[in-house]
Amino acid sequence: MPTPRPELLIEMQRRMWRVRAFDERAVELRHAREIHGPVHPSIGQEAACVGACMALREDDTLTGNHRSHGHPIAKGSELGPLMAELLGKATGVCGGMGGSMHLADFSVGSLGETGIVGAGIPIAVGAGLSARVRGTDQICIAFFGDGASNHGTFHESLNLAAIWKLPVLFFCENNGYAATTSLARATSVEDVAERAAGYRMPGVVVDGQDAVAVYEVTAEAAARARAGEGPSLLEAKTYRYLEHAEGEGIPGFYRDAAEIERWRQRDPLEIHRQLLLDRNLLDAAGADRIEREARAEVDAALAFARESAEPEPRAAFDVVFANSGGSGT
Ligand SMILES: Cc1ncc(C[n+]2csc(CCOP(=O)(O)OP(=O)(O)O)c2C)c(N)n1
Ligand SMILES: [Mg+2]
Repeated sequence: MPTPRPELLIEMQRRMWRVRAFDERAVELRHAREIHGPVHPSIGQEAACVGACMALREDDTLTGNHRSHGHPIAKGSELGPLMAELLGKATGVCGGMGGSMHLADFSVGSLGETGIVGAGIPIAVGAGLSARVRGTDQICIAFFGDGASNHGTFHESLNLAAIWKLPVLFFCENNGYAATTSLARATSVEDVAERAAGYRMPGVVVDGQDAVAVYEVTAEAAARARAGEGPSLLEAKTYRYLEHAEGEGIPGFYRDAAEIERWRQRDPLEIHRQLLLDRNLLDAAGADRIEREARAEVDAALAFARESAEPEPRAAFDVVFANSGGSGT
């Protein structure tokens, strides 16, 4: 199994802290109504997105879902343009026209996220086909939730990628719930990865709180896809610590406090911090510094976003009509 090098292990912690600090701030901004539209935080799920994205090559691509600030951050996005996008500013990655649920950052291969559950999965199959047609050995990873694995797009995508042996990784961030509906109530299998058997591809369950474990299974599946051996379905068992969407008044009746506490005991940032200390890659002061630096980066990103201008209203026409020439006609 490909094991990450020491400097990569440290970088993992840095990126996990960026994801957490970014989302903590996004939640505050949503509660303060400085962000317009729902915010779905990945707090608790950082090891899944960071472990997976860091096992990819820079020119590999990804698609996301509604809970996807973490994916471009994990792939190396600059935080300023991402935060500006959340605030609807012209300097945002999509010119302020996408917002929290529709980020795309082509500079790191993030092809886009979407508020339509399951809709990013076939786009990844298209990206895999594109890589094949263009003769590159890039791969595309599709991030989606357990709930999305009950949508038709998931099944159609796995089938097509399997028969054409496309270089696609299907990565399920299984946090046990689709909004307020538990996996047990809505899903025919215990492990989403079981569904891989129906499409004759490997199905792998991994501890989604362990960034190194996620990195290893992703790197193995990526090597397989790159070698032309086809797609894999990876399932990271994880948990979101906050609400499905913060600041929307969703009642928390569907999860009990003991369950949340159990998962909080397996905080991915604590697990990885311990690993860095145990291997003498960092001391406690060094580990604390990573957190402080990530928070400072997020502060700087927010200052950039706040100082940025709103998009011109007429700019909307540029992305709605082909050949509009920006005139809106
Ligand atoms: C096609 C479609 N159906 C329903 C919804 C409403 N919806 C938004 S998020 C969500 C739950 C998704 O759960 P999951 O895929 O497990 O992702 P998670 O939110 O847990 O990360 C639902 C049902 C939607 N946005 N799109
Ligand atoms: Mg879910």
